[in-house]
Amino acid sequence: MNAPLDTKHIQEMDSAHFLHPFTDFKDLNSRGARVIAEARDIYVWDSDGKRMLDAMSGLWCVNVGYGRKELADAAHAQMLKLPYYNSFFQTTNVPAATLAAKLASLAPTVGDRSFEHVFYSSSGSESNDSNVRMVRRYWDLLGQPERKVIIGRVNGYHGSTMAGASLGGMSGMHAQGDLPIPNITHIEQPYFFEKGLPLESSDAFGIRAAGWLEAKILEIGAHKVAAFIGEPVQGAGGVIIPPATYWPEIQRIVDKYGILLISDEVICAFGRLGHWFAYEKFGYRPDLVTFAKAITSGYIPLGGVMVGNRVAKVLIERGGEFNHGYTYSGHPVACAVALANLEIMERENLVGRVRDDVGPYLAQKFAELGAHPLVGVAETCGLMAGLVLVKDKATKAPFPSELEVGMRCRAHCFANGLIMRAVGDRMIIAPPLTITHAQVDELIGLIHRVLDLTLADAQAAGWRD
Ligand code: PXG
Repeated sequence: MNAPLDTKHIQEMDSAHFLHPFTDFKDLNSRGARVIAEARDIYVWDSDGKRMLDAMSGLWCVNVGYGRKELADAAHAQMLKLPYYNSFFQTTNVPAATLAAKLASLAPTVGDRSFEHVFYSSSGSESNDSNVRMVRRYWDLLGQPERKVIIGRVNGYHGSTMAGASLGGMSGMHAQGDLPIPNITHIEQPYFFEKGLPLESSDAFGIRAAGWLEAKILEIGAHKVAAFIGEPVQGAGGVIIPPATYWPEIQRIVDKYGILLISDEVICAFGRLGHWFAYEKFGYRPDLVTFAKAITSGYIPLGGVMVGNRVAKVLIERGGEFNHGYTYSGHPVACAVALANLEIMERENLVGRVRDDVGPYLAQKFAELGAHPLVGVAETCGLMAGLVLVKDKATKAPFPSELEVGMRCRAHCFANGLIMRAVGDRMIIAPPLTITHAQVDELIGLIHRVLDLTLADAQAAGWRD
């Protein structure tokens, strides 16, 4: 870490001029933003030189860890050779074409679904806007323009553009800006801890939760439903891991009604769950797969959609010109960084490591946190994990939400050199895939400490025995 920076000066410029995403501006200005200055491996340093273990991989994206010179070198070399050119007007560039072929080779074929094509964007939100455009175009071209409705899920997250926020099921986002846009609706999420019935098994719950899709399709009329969109495991919603029965049943239902299936893998792809793409893990066959974030490990923005053969065939053979695209679709520097990033992942076997080694190790260690008196449930999937802070361990009764126990726990995390997210009272992590066993031990030790501190707070305030 270099010499500490002038934190106050940076905060003053920030407060005066930078409107941050998902932020209460006035509240932030009253305290000043935390300035992250440097990062290496799985750690970040703030401008005062304080080190923190980044158990969120930035924002679910730095899968190969910080400080990879190879990625900087790839960007540098590509910037000197061809920093930008568009891919409109019958033009391409070497990294964009090479990456498209590479992604097609990585996306597994499941049943009759294969992925030979990629549509590029620069983010997850844009990619989901592209999905809406492609889904609607697909049904128009097939002579079924009345198939317009896309069904998402409550507490799903699909981005922050008008279409992305509409597809997602975040009530706070819908409350601002007249969302969702027309022809997007939602079903409940498959969250067993909250929605499971007494004595119901998680497998039975998974079937019941998938059944909400069928009920919604019948309510709307199947001939009006275009697609269903879901995250394999909900990320921003709090690492909601569906029961094993859920996705196969969703697949059965979308097949029954001929509806397109969109797998939003902006968080779950590229090794996060121990597979290149997460639909393989859960055994379903999507038609469109959204990606972003870890394709470049977040070193530079890049997103896109893997377009399955069912949709691609119609768009290519019958479509004529598709009137949609972005200035940065197939950006050569972003694609060059993505190629270098995938090369690192392959060389270091990061995907296999999550599946066979560090994923199971984290699962074992994280499960031990389930014994803590404050924890109602602790669960992992690959290198995503979540635990719930509860008022009563025996009944799993929650704390009143106005106590903001999760936020208190998060404050202890920062104070103790740990970056962990709070989604309500669900504390979640998604560390870099490079995390070692010793670093998992360090992480679990830190979580233990912040749980103890949060419990002590709750006891002192009289909220807990
Ligand atoms: N889909 C999914 C599944 C995501 O997780 C997006 C789409 C949108 O991607 P862009 O690149 O447009 O941000 C995301 C993004 C959080 C949080 O609080 C999560 C995301 C973004 C911001 C905050 O966990 N995920």
